[in-house]
Formats: sequence, structure tokens, C-alpha cells
Amino acid sequence: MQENILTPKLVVKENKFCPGCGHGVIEKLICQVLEEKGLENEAVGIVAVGCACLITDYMGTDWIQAQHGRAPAVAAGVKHVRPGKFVFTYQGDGDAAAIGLSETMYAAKRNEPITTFFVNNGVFGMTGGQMAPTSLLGQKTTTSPFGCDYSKAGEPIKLAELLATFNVGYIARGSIANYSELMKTKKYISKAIDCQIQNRGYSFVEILSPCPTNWKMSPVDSLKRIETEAMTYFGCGELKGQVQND
Ligand SMILES: Cc1ncc(C[n+]2csc(CCOP(=O)(O)OP(=O)(O)O)c2C)c(N)n1
Ligand code: SF4
Repeated sequence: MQENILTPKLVVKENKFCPGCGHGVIEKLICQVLEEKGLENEAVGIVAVGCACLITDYMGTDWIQAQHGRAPAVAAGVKHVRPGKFVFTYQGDGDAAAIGLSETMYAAKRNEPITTFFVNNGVFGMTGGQMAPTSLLGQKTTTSPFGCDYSKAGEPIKLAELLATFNVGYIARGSIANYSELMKTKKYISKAIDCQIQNRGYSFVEILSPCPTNWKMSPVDSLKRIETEAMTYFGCGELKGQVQND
């Protein structure tokens, strides 16, 4: 990969995510924060399925791949045997909020000392853009060609709010819609990592992210959609665990 002073060393390979995909941007943010904290050799990531798990090829930490939805349980196990490591999961919404919802909730219920980075792009990306539990009402997907309908699918899951009902360390939701939101999200990622390092329990950052390929939109319009639609419905900010001096 071409040497670039703006690229963190942990980004070990050019990614093959689609143009405009949020995964590459979020990967870079996580790598930047880990390097700023000197944790580049101390991080263990757990993935399961989806485009999200392609991150293992591009980010030079240690990785384990779990079965669909099961990353939090594997992460908890790793953290218990390697308490000195920074242990995180990197998961999409099909993974963490559909098939893995129970795993995700139980990790928070037990206040496991792990961190989850949850990429909410509103679809099952890798398998062709099917409806996810986070798809917005009216959103056209391959399994809701006329738009998500409340009478059939109910309302989109606000996973950060659900998890914030537990007595956990840190919960936030950010987006990568523009530079200002990106910098706020970087701060949330940093605080989630601090939460684990300082033994304050479970931490979770949801990130509203584009999937231009399955949204059938240009990368630029996808970012606008996050700003006008996703951020309006979900809202961004910290839900739990702000510490003094933040
Ligand atoms: C047990 C099991 N069921 C179904 C699949 C097929 N599958 C692979 S990726 C995926 C969807 C992932 O979507 P998401 O978590 O939103 O990730 P994204 O691709 O959007 O990053 C599914 C259903 C699988 N790999 N394993
Ligand atoms: S299908 Fe969507 S989530 Fe997957 S790499 Fe392409 S843009 Fe990203």
C-alpha cells in the first residue's frame, strides 16, 4: 500500500469495500484512536458476518471470526482470559441487531467489559440489501420493494437506547455524515475504549453509516440521506456514561 502520513499504520491494506462505503471510514477512525492511545498491539477484534467482517483483511490487529451474531459472547470469553487486552466486536446491523440481538443484549445485561462498534447502515449489506431491523419506515430494500411498512415490520430498532436501559459503562450513537459528525464519532470511539481500559464496564458505539451500493445512491447522496433521514430518526449523541472532565 502506498505510504501516506494520514493513514494509520494499523491500516495494513487498501480496502475493497464499495466506493463510498462507511466501513472503510470507520475502520480508519478506530485505527487512529487505537494508535493515539498506544493500543495498536493490545487490541483483539471479534467479527462474525457481513461486509463488516472484511475489516479483518485491512486492519492489522488480532482477529477472531465468530458465527453469525455471536461475536459478543466470543469477545466476553477472550476478555475473561486476557483481561489486559482491549477486546472489541465490529458488527453490522444484520449481525448485531437481528440474528445476534440476544447476544448483544446479554453482553450488556452482564455488563461484560468489552466494546462493540455497531455499524448501522440500515440493510444486510453483503447479502444484497435485504431489510434490517434498523431499516427506516418507507425505505426500499430488496425485501421491501414498496418501502418498509410499519404494519408488517414494526418500527426500526434503536439499539443504543435498548442497551442504555442496562447499567453499563458507555453508550453513544454517532454518524459519519460530514466532517463535524465524524469528529464527534471519533470522540465517542475514544471514550468507549477508555471505558474498557479504565474497567468501567461494557461500552457500545453505534455509527450511522452509508451503503451506497444497496441504497442505490451515489456516495454523496448517501451521506445526505444519513443527515436528513437516519440522523433525524435515530438522533446522535451520548446516551450513557459521560464522565466528568469530558
Ligand atoms: C448463520 C448465518 N446465516 C446467514 C448468513 C448469511 N449472511 C452473511 S452476511 C449477512 C448479513 C450481514 O448484514 P450486516 O450485519 O448488516 O452487515 P453488512 O454487510 O451490512 O456490513 C447474512 C445474513 C450467514 N453467514 N450465517
Ligand atoms: S455492499 Fe454496502 S456495506 Fe457492503 S461494502 Fe458495499 S457499500 Fe459497504
